[in-house]
Amino acid sequence: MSKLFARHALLPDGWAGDVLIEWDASGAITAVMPGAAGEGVERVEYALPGMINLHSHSFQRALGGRTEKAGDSKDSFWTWRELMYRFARNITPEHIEAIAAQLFSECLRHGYTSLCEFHYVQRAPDGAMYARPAETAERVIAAARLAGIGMTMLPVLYSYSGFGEKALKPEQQRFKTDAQDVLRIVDALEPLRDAQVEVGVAPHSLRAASVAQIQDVLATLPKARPVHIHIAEQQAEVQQSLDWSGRRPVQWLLENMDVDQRWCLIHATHLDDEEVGGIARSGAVAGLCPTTEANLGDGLFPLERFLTQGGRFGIGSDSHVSQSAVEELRWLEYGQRLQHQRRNIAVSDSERHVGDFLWQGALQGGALAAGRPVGALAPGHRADVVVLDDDHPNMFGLALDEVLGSFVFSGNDNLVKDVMVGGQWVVRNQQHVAQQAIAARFKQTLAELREFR
Ligand code: NGQ
Ligand code: ZN
Repeated sequence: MSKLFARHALLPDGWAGDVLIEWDASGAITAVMPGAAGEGVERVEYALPGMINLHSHSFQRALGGRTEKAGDSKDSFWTWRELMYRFARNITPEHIEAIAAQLFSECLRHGYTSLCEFHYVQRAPDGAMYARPAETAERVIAAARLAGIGMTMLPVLYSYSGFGEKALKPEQQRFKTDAQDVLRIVDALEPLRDAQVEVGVAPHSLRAASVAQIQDVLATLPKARPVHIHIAEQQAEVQQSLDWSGRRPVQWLLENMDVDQRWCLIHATHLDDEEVGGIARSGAVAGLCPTTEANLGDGLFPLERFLTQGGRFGIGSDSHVSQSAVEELRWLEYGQRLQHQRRNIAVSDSERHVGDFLWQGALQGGALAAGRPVGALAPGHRADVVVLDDDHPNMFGLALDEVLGSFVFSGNDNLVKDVMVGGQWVVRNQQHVAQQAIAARFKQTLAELREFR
């Protein structure tokens, strides 16, 4: 089994018919042949490249839905963060692995075949380093292998609680790393790198890491590895940046670092016109997480202005209030429609179909952010394939150029039927191959975590 025949496959330049896809033992695509016969090969109707989830804090999957009760004061991103810190206090490496496996199986069932883990719970509850410095990162990677999702592990640099090297708060001690710690963790992960796993780094934010520290890490990290950072998510963050340096966060980053296409700027919500153009010109990917940004009350990314200037984007599920690629893309577009009171905004001169533009755009940006050969059904790329449920009523009677519009914008059923990662089926008929064992361990973990509340 190293071939698949698709009546319709989404290739980098659009839909093609009767496509034979072949891959090798390592799970890399060796040939993509439109107009093939494909006798004796498994046949599917609609095949898409699997989506990249470019931003995840997987442990937060166990917190979703539990922060939706109003507190005494006006709730905000910052009051949510207190709850999240409290949740992170008691979680063990075993919990981290069990939660991640559940999350990854869900992400796969909803069309993600790769995920970038922005990983910062790296110390023990008492603030000590684990005996294995990459203990918790290794757990997340183990969960990725168990579930079968491709992974970019991003150990986080996290030293300060605010601009100007403010000391960490007690509740942030589990996250504490300096440049040396991060490089030590990256080193410890080196033997785990392979076709399914890449390792980059993530300075948490300009609140939590200084430019000098980031430069120290990047001086040692190989040039091709991805670098992710949270930036300009909240108005208060922009104001704190201005108070400290007289510069806005993105402005400061662009002035002080060589930001290029290896960089992924997560959220980048609050931008002035120059920052929008600056990110677009740098080639960096804007890592947008619309459901979490909505849940946390962040604001709306200026997508239309960014796209007009050739900006690259991808999607992530961040806090995992949603595990659906469709929901992220839908809300990415809907946020813009609500704001501008117009329709069909995420398009280009050459791609007028919103669903097609969003899926293809998020594949391209996501692949850069992942630093892995993913996001395209093309030789040399991973055989990561999503098969849509062509039997579903929503898929009935569609012209080919309506398929992705229907997939992204119509209804609430999950139209992802089968999912292959690196040439292996991991979801069949909407069921993840290890779903029951993974879910049982997740429920056990939730029961244990409940005791700490
Ligand atoms: C995080 N999450 O690290 O989990 C952050 C909140 C912070 C998002 N930014 C903490 N969505 O930014 O300080
Ligand atoms: Zn985040």
